[in-house]
Amino acid sequence: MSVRAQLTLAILISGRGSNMVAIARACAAGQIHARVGLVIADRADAGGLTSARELGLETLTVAREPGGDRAAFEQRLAAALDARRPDVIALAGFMRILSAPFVDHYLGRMLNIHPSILPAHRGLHTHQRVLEAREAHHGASVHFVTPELDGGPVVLQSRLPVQPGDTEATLSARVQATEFIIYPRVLGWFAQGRLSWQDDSAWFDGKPLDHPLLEEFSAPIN
Ligand code: NHR
Ligand code: GAR
Repeated sequence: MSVRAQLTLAILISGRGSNMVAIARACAAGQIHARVGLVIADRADAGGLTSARELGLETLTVAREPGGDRAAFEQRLAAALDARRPDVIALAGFMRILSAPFVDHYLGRMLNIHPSILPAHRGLHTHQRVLEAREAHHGASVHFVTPELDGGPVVLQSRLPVQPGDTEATLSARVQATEFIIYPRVLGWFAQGRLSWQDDSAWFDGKPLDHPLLEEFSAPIN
């Protein structure tokens, strides 16, 4: 058995940070062979900062001042990240669009969880859009971050039925419960070396990943 060094993971959040907590717990449980080196929020009032501190994680706020420019914000963000030398960066409910130079600096080692079955419903308000379109299924996707918003190679997605009577609140809660399963799983693969980035694409188990992996959640899980 080959022995791999434990990776350092940085997590970027903007809100509640429930995905960050799921990832940190998976690290603590040994399901992801990584340690959370830093949790960064782009706003001081992100609830996830409190949860991260309660878990004993190092936290930092890199705020973007109203009217402040994106480039200066990203320079501060990159300086904070690079000081910890993270092997992998997880966007977890991070709500700021990142410019191409920033993304390219971390290409192949930055992942995001997006609440839709990509390529459907890139961008915001996905739960509302799925309900309005009366779609039968919804889910979440873990993808590598590229300059194209929500457009990078998808590694793993969850898929679950929309239930009659679902509201944005009930649907998003069920989708999020699947996020807490699929995001740690993908980070675990990355830390094991099963998932990697080569020649501008995602590789899984030694082969280019030419279509996303799919996990069906047919029965209600909460
Ligand atoms: N950046 C790049 N270059 N590529 C991706 O794939 C990214 C990204 C930054 C964030 C997360 C994403 C999501 O999962 C993400 C993926 C924010 C917005 C947005 O419109 C869209 C998508 C995502 C995150 N943000 C507004 C903005 O102007 C502000 C919204 C707000 O602050 O309330 O940054 O869906
Ligand atoms: C998650 O459901 C994530 O998929 C979504 O926001 C939630 C964050 O929750 N991400 C986006 O909408 C990105 N635009 P959390 O802060 O509790 O992890």
